[in-house]
Amino acid sequence: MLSTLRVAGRTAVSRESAVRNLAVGLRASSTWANVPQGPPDAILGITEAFKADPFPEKINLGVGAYRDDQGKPYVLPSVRAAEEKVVSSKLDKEYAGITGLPSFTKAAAELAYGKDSPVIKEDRLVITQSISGTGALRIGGEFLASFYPHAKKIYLPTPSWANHNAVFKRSGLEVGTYRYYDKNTIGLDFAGLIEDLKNAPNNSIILLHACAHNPTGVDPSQDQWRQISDVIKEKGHFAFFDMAYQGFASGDADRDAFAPRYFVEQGHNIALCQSFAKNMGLYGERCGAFSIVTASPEEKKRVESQIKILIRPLYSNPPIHGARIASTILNDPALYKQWQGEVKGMADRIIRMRALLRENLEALGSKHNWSHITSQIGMFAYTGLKPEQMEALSKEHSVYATKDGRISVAGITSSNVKRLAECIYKVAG
Ligand code: CBA
Repeated sequence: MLSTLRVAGRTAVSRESAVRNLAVGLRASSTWANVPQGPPDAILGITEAFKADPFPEKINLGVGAYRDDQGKPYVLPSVRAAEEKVVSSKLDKEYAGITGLPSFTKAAAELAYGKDSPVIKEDRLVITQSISGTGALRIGGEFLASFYPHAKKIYLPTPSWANHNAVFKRSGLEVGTYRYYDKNTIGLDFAGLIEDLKNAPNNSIILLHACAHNPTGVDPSQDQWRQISDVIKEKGHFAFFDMAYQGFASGDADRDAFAPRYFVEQGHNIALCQSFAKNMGLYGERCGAFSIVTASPEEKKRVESQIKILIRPLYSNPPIHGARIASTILNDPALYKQWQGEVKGMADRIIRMRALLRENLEALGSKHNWSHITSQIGMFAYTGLKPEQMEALSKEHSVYATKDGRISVAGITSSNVKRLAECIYKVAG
């Protein structure tokens, strides 16, 4: 009896393991058997870790997404009003053209370059709607990889937004770097930057953050921008601007566009990427623009034709809803004024949170100098905290941010700033 059971048991076990072996065998021979597990995204992966943490007082300072003082996502009242206008107009849902909504791209160009910009008046600007700032960078990267006659390499500041490298590599460009941030002074390494721009081969492509440099929050002064423009001109380099934060640096969209406008004034035929994710809070609407200044209306036509040919097989044409909202705001004087006030409100809250964080750290008796927290601008503070301290912040205190020590100040509120300062004090002293 016992032996029959044992035999039956063995039969069951061996059948089970045969099935398991078959499954393993099938898996091993599956088409995707050799796809390796990739790492989580350096920035967006943090949101996933934050969401999985059950601790009620957890803080997310990872992704650069604005929060109100209650820590809640903020839909700008001007955006709500514009959206109501769009919805009540009962527009159709037809495809936009390949380069998007003309009312949007015209207004986006004016916002970036200024209403009276000669490049708009002289019909020399190619502009296309894009899948937010990332999509704009990708269009620009691919266009340069195909048509820039002098080089196939783009130089990024060290450090730069974590995704720049991947975007440009996938576009078919090689990626190089130039010095930007000096960790000893916690400021701009201006001498290093100028030296590297001078040493790069003539006619190199140089990526510049137009304002609110991500991740450092350190921008060149206007005078330094003038010197950068001179060197870029001397060397025949090509200036490729990423302007993901127009309005967020100073609260004033015109002021924040100083660098690209100055370069254009100086005769640089720049490329420029715009995002309406941050300054209009249209994150998930994926609304942006890519533009490039050409030498003449005739050249504009040729460049535009190639931009269309490039976009068509990528995503055919862009989404319309976010662009309709942005266009309504930018083209309605009352809503535009309201929006300007709201951008300033967001920038001011960030500036207040910087001051509060610094005050709290100083009140705790921290031995570090935290003055950079208030001198840096934009959404991020580059704290100088080391990767192991950032790890301790997330593992021991449920405070989430990128390993490089960047914190999104937009995630700080009057209610969590004290606890945040205490946690930083515990890990850094
Ligand atoms: N350029 C820079 C310099 C950026 O910081 C970002 C956003 C983008 C792209 C382009 P979008 O495609 O959404 O318009 O922005 N960077 C982030 O705020 C975040 O949105 C950040 O946390 O660094 C991201 O996607 O990583």
